[in-house]
Amino acid sequence: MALVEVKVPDIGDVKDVAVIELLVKVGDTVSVEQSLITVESDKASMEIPSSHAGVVREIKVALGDKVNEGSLVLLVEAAGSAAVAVPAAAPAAPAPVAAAPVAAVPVAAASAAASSLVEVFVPDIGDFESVAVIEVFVKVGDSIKVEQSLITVESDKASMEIPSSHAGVIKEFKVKLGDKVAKGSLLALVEVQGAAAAPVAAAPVAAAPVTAPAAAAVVAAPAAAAVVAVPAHDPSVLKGKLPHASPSIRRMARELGVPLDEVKGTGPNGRIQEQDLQAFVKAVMAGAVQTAAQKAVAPAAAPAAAGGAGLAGLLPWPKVDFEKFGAIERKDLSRIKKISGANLHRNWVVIPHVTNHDDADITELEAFRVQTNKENEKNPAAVKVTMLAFMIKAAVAALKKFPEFNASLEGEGDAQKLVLKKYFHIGFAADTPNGLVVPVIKDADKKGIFEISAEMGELAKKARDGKLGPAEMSGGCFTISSLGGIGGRYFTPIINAPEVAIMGVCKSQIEPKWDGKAFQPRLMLPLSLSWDHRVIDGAAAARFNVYFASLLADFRRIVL
Ligand code: CAO
Repeated sequence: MALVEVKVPDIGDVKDVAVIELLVKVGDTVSVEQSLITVESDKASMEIPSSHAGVVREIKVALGDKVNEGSLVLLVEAAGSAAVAVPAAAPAAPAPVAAAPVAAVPVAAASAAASSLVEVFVPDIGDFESVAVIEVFVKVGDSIKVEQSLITVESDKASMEIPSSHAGVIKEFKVKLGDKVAKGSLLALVEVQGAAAAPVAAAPVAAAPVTAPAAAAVVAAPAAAAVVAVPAHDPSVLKGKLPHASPSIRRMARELGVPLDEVKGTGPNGRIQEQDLQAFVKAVMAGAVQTAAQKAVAPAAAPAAAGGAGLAGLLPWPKVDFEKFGAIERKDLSRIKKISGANLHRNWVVIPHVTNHDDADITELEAFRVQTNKENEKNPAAVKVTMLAFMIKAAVAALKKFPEFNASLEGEGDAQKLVLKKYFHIGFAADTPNGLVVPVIKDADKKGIFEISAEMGELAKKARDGKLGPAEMSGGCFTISSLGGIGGRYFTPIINAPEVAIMGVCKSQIEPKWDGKAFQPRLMLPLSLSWDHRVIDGAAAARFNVYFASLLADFRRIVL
């Protein structure tokens, strides 16, 4: 074990940026590229990743500190060789803060007095090739100033505002929410007066390192305000002011459908922090406040009463004096239960779920699994092969055959898109003393049954010990929830948004199956596939189940 210094990597020309969030604490186990802190300059915020895996022993920065490339962030106790070889620490994608000139091309020749149209482009934003437009601040007809922010773009790790190179009136706006832009993308045609039409230099932007995602995407995310018949916040509504928040907070707000511009920030300069998001969501859930979208839908709804009344016209939650009926005890919900409960609630209410039930004949597969484990019994280093590992491989094969199951919905209304994933990260629900969590086996398509079994064992242990990091619970494409070790026949698993399907599995049992001549005892595994009817049709779901079951019935099919 050795202590290793983790420093701020090359963050481009950005100098003296303030630390606005500490994402880890002493004692945490961090992995390479895990985000440690968020820093923020005038125009961009970025997450600083770790160069080493290990246990955080000392944090050398505090909120509000100013840091630069090379500033010591923390000391990590790295195990063995990890301490020696410093991995290429999350390479920064630097972009000059004050150097990148904004390209601006007059469309018509400028004269001293006449107005003319100029094109406003995305300036040099560093190494980013294609970043998504997540906010649009202006619209056709707006008068804008030089350096006024036009849009916000966001990558995995950084969000940045793109300023205008010209003052004038917007005549055409060429991008919309969700579009991907890069250096040189045309943003707007601006009518400028006289000399103002000449190309203007140096409207700076800042960019940031792009590495692994930071926020826990699934059950570790905070509560959502999910209310029947209330549409999610409409981000296409143009807003005048950019809410002050870091990329992870913005991402979290987007995932939860929280209108960030309605959240009051309590951080320095009104910055929105995680607790502000949570407080907002709690207030909405309790009926204490309504989002603008809710007000628009139900202006006549009765004002909220204490105890959660008034949400979209639902009856108030029953208030019962339980003591009247007998002895009781009140217990706090665990943090995980509060968080996952709110997520499950949102997913259940927002996603039109349908569940198909089927059975897989796993007689031969179970015999093979038992035989494999028996053969390895004497090898202390051998990993116990689990049925769930086979199911994870079968899920990968089924996702490959039915790509719309490996997808997520993005955006809203006409701008809504289906994001089809080319990677295969499979989550599995793990029951822990504190509640349900969903660790994710990354790139399950590239791993064998032994490797998956071993990784599942490690992740399940970490889950039970409360040591799972956010990165280990994010990025999932599809989830398997297995109650097979416990019992039951079928159930209705709730989809783990933004995924679009989840496979629930119960306890296998020997059942009599007719083979055409006689009943044979077969080991049957009950399957319950819940799917998002906005994305998947019943026929596709039935086919998915049939194919999934056929793979478990004869695992050789997986290599066909
Ligand atoms: N049918 C019959 N037996 C099964 C089975 C199935 N479908 N799945 C597992 N088993 C058996 C295992 O073979 C094991 O038996 P042996 O010890 O004799 O080999 C035993 O049940 C215990 O298995 P397990 O549950 O410890 O291991 P697993 O790999 O099946 O699952 C994990 C691991 C982490 C998924 C599990 O421990 C867990 O937490 N399950 C609960 C998930 C949950 O709460 N889901 C509901 C979420 S609500 O949507």
